[in-house]
Amino acid sequence: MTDLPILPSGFRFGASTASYQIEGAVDEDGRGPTIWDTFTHEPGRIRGGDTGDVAIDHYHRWEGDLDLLAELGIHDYRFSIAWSRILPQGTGAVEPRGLAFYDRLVDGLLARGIRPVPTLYHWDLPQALEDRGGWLSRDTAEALGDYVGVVVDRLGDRVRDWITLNEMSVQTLYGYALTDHAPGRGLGFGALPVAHHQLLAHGHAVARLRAAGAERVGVAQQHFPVVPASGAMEDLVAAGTFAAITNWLFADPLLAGRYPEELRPLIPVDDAQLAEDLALISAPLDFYGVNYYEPMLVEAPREGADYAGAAEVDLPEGLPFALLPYPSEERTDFGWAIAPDQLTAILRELRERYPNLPPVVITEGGASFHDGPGADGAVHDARRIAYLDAHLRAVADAVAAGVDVRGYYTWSAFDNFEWAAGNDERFGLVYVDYATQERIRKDSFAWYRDVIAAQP
Ligand code: IFM
Repeated sequence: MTDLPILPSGFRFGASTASYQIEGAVDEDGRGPTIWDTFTHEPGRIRGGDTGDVAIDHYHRWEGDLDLLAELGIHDYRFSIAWSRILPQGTGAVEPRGLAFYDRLVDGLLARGIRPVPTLYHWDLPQALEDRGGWLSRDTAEALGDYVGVVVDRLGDRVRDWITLNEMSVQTLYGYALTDHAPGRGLGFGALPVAHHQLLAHGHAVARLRAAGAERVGVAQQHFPVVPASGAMEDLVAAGTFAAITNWLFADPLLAGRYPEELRPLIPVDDAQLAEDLALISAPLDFYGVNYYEPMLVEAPREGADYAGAAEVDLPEGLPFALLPYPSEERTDFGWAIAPDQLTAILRELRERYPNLPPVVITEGGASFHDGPGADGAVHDARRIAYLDAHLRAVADAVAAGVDVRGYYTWSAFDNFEWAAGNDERFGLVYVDYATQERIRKDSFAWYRDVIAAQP
């Protein structure tokens, strides 16, 4: 066998997906509309006009998809549950056909020897709740708690591992502060209540899961390591502010029971309420999920500089920080910097910042490369293999440096609908032909299977 990355014994290998990105069947079995259904149907929002209406049709093809996962040999499968399949209006009447779908999925995974790790909320907010204020309303946090209660009542006898919310930072910033993701509000700093309400929703979810006897409860957070463009004081300050907004605004309340001081004034509750909320938000977790893709290079905005197109997110003018392209030798086909050393760096930073950091699971890691079937019909995605190899070794480096990392879930099991970028960005180990829904195992599929099989 060639030289494959080896992780400590008991390390869990997995793969991740999310409901709106794979399921399709948006009008079936009583599913209610979500903010992503609305957003994708607004002209100009999504590259190429793609939607998740059909996606990879997993709702109908789930059995074959689970067979592929079994062949891959993963220990854990992280998928997400669509709130509006369970409660089409976000609150109120429960849709039994929605619950039955996830029931079958969980049983199908267990029958194949794969541990189900559902995420309870991966961005697909029921539109009915958005119409009542969405994440700007505190009621949405409580509604999420009630929805989680319904799900855990039904699946809690078989599901042991739960993830509350996925990447609160991305939905807050891209969906409410900017306009790149649903619901596309563009509120700038006015989006800060969204952060608090999502954190509160997480707190309610943890309480419900604990009350139902859940064994392992965690959260999945995107972490961008933030690198200052120079050692000059103004760049250090700019990088610190950017890191506070993207990383610490979420991780500090979860892991240290406080907000970064400079952002506290933007959180819409008085001190007494805040203390109560933070106690709920910072309830101990069994694992902390880190989604890692790339670092961000940040500087203090220079007079007259034009930052448009410099990084993949264009920020509005007037902010106290600017994004630059991170200087990596290689980039993914999505244009993202490839920097595995920064995965080690952010893991070490988390351990240093939070004395109570629970064991970490890398709940997402992967890359979009556009490789498709060649003349031989196969998909030779050598760059994805190199990417995953380097990032698994970066995790091993973090473990050697004393960070307790227990698992790595690749994003993604299958090519899928990549939000604002539509269907062109392909993150899967399995290629999906969107016209025919044919699945083709990429070379990285066999490689990942071999890596899992080679572990002690
Ligand atoms: O596709 C997304 C996923 O839904 C959340 N994390 C990042 C992935 C790649 O952009």
